[in-house]
Amino acid sequence: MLDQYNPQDIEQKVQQHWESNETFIAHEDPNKEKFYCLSMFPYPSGRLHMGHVRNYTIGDVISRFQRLQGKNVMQPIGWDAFGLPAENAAVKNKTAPAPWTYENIEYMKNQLKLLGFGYDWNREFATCTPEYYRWEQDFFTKLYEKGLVYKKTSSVNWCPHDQTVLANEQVEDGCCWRCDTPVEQKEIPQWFIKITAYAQELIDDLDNLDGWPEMVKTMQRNWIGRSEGVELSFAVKDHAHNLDVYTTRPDTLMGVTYVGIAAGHPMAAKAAENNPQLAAFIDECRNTKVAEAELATMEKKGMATGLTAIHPLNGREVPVYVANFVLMDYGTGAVMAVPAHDQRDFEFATKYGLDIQPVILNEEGQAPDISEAAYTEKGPLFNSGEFDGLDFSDAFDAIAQKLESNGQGKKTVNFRLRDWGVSRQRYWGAPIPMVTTEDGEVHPVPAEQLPVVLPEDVVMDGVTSPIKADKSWYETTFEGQPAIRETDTFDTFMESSWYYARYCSPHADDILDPEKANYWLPADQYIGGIEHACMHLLYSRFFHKLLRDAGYVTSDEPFKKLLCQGMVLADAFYFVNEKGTKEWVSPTDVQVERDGKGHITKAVDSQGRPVEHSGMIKMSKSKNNGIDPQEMVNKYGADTVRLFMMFASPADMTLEWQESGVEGANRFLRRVWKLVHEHTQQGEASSVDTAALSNDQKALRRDVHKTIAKVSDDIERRQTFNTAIAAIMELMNKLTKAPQADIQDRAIMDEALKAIVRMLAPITPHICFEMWEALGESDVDHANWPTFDPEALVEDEKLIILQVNGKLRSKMTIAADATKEQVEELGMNDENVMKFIEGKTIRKVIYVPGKLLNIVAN
Ligand code: ANZ
Repeated sequence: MLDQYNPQDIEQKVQQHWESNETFIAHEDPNKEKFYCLSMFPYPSGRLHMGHVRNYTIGDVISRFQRLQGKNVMQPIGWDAFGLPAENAAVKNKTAPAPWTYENIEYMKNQLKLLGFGYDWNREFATCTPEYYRWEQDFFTKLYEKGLVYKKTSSVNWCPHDQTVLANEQVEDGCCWRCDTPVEQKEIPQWFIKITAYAQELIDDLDNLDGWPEMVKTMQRNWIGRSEGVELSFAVKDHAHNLDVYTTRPDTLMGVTYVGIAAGHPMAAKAAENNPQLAAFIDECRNTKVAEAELATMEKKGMATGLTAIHPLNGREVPVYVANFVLMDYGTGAVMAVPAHDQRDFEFATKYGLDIQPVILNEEGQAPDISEAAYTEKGPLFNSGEFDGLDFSDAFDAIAQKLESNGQGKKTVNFRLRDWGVSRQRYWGAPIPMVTTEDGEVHPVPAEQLPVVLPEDVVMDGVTSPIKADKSWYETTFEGQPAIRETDTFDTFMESSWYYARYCSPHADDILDPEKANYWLPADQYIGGIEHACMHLLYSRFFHKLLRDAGYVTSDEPFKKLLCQGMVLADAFYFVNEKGTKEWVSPTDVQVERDGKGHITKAVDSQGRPVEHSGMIKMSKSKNNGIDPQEMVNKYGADTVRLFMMFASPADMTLEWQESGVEGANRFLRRVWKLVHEHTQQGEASSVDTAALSNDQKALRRDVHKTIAKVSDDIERRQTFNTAIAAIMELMNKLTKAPQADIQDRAIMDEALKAIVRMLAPITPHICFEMWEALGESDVDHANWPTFDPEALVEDEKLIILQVNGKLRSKMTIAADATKEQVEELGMNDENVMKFIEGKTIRKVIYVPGKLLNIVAN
């Protein structure tokens, strides 16, 4: 062992050792407990960013910890390789998406290796290869045969100038990002997978996910949005068809004063036939895309249809309006409006001068004040005839029952969740394996003709997908008949919803090998960003259930435990240029002065220009405050970067990037190195003889074993890696000061350092590999996690604080098993205590066992 810690040499050497010894190549072993640890795979954007490094460091620490616990660990990695950025980069760089993607993969793979992550590289795959997506295509056709896939028209963002579909991120302020033309909504046929068929199970099974953060489960529940309500019909005057509405507040039925229908509702189209004004309004509504979240805040607009609906219970005639806040694809596309008790209905009614009829009493049992806003609380009914006085749930049941017995309605459950639209009109994605014959029939591509390969050698014009322009690609045959291929590709969430399963048998000649998959699945730990709380994590759960129902896996859920890491923040600085716009300056180019509290008092850029500090914000390109992980690794070594990442904050909280903190982490590693070096220079140490220890030696050894107990619990159960590291640092401080006078001193030091090296090994694996060898051991990757000795934790003595009238007067050590009476007696006879109680009457003696004795005297 060299006396100087030189990360670059060590890291390269150890990484080579891992590679040639296949340390992280995993095999199924039924005799060993398995641990499948998965971090969300990266999009190959070009370079790793700190968010990746944090995610992957956490995953690697958990994997290595579990390996030291004796588990059979599998930690795979791969590439989420399809997607729009590759198309944009290809246009910009005048290449094709494929070579750009493959180059990025090579580069980033090397970066991952430099960080020392223990991946099983034999399982690596990129989702853009036919070897991967053919199984997705195959499974999709199976779902089609099962009736879980269908085609329907659905609206997309359409640029009329470029004649192309735009992804949401290509729409800027309602206009096309390329030509600034206002974007329209266009209805085109698209493919859907019936996730709604699993909505109830997706909600119910959340209750079994004990290892998931509550917040994520709540977000999924809200996203699925289960509601219980009543579907009921209004007859329409002089009209053959009834108008069905869905309500979660049937108790307010008697307060209905109009009916609102969506612009896309068939009855709206019918009414518009002889009403050009209404037709124009419907068009306008269709061309403005409304996100559900905006419904509450957007300006309410509508137009009367001229139709009159008849209230199912009291026969009252109410007008039917087309209203922009009614969605076509929720419930029935029509609402019974109760402006007194629903805010949207209220705003609309106020604007168009419609009746407002309250039917729910307020908390005081009085008619609520609805002069400014709707009264939306629940309460007893009034103005409701036979239902007056009933509370919400009784009224719900009574009204539902009445409607049901009249054949006018029934209780129903509704989900906000929509079926999963998987069609994208983009090139760089997996082709949807369907063809259409000349008779207009749609057919899945037969299994033996899969994969439908996406051509990679293409020229991008930036507007039209190359496969949509390539006749020789889309013209094909089906059973001898001429046919046209589907030229849309899959949403990239398709690939990421089942990659976790593919890792279990990445070379299987089917979507997966059930035996292997059932050995590894469910994944024991999944780590990734909270931004995936809904879509990705829900689609994966759905896919797992589809795989289960197709007979591939036996479990119900893909991920047992989920950890969502916090964002990485850094200081951001800017100055305002001549044009009056902010120019962001990289924090690495800024010199700062700080006050005693660490607050920035002055900041200048490399040219000496003063810059404004806008605080610690998420690292991003737009704020120019990203720190390049590679530069940090070059400067400090991977172990330092990893240690800082794990130490600077709890894994699920934001992490503030501070170079001073990185330096601190580096200094700590040097201190450990130095201590191991000094210790091993003294030659071999013997093992601890517990019978021969002095009280001080016992106390130090107790600290060692306490630390082992704490670190084990912090990492495994609490997943608070930062407190684990803090405990190790504290122990290091004590060890640095510990005397090395006799054999037992050295024995304890040896025991302590061997424990520290193994406890740090998951976090800083390279340096620990080297130190472990220096300590006379070999191969820390296959060592056993240290266990604490319960005997060492037993304290024979305790330090008691002695107070008189609440003031510290003295301290004493007592036997750990001393009784209250013994402690009192010893305390009263303490020299210093005696000075303060002399001549006084003892009023009270308070004893906090093992800690403190307070004597109250006057
Ligand atoms: C009458 C009513 C009175 C309502 C009241 C609410 C409060 P959730 O809980 O999200 O399922 N609604 C139904 N279909 C709609 C659609 N297609 N577009 C917009 N809004 C729609 O919401 C159900 C409530 O949302 C329903 O209950 C309906 O308004 C409205 F004091 O009916 B309610």
